[in-house]
Amino acid sequence: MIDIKTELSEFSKKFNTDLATCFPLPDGAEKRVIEAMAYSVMNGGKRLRPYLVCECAGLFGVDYKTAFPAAASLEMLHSYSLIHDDLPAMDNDDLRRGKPTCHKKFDEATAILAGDGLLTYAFEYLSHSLEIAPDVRLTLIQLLSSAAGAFGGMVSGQTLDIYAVPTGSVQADEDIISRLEQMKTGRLLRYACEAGAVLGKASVQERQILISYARKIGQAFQIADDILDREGDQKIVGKTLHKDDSQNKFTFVSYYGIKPAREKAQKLINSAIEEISYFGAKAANLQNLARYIIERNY
Ligand code: GRG
Repeated sequence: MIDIKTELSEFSKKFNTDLATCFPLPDGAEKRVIEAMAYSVMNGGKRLRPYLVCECAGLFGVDYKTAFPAAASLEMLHSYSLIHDDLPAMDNDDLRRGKPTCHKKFDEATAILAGDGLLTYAFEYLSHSLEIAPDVRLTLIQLLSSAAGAFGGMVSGQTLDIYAVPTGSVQADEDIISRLEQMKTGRLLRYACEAGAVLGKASVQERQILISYARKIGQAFQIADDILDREGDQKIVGKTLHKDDSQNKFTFVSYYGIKPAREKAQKLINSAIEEISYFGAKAANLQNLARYIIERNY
């Protein structure tokens, strides 16, 4: 049995080679923004979201080549969100994936433009992907824009992340944390799995199972991320740590403490693994990925 780290690293090699071809450099001064986009996309992410797209699509027999445009456009959009999140006006970070953030490597204006460029290119690239039938492409574009946007999507989650403050009511605070996580981190992970279902023309029940699996691993992923912020090794994690405490961030970990957070993440992962077993042996990688999400050290 291939372990999930090897599996992910093999997937990443192939995916990175294909992704790099999406960024041809034009002549002229405008090539600076493409260089910044390529720098940020190609700088060593784990590629969890594209892997999820391809693995979920694979449950229904869809091959890598057909799933690639959905996977690549999602990674472009994810990279935009990281560039903008790192900007001084947001999280103000100098380090991402162990390397200088986009605005440190280039400058702030270029980083804003590179984020804008990746966000728009994600949709341009997906909309031109002839491997995918037009009706399926339109559904993917609708789902991706909704997952990324301001109406219950990632932009809303980021807004809560920056502006939400404790209310004093446990119930209301739990609700804020859960909505924040679902929108900021959860919606793109959910899209990754749902895109696989859409590409594979899954039944309503199959699609619901993948959405529920994604919701659970998404929440556990965010908890693991918050634990890493508190307990991780900065050299391995590759970004500045202890920011949640220094910026009084509203997270499950800061609210309840490490132990209950770890227990909650474990429960979510157990449940996700159980749920995805509906697909039998074909779901083994997705089960291993769920385990990896809370065991990872970066
Ligand atoms: C700027 C609209 C806007 C949104 C930013 C993604 C995000 C929202 C903020 C990043 C901060 C953060 C810690 C988010 C939660 C978890 C997360 C998305 C981590 C990064 O994803 P990984 O670990 O990153 O998959 P790699 O580098 O492996 O791709």
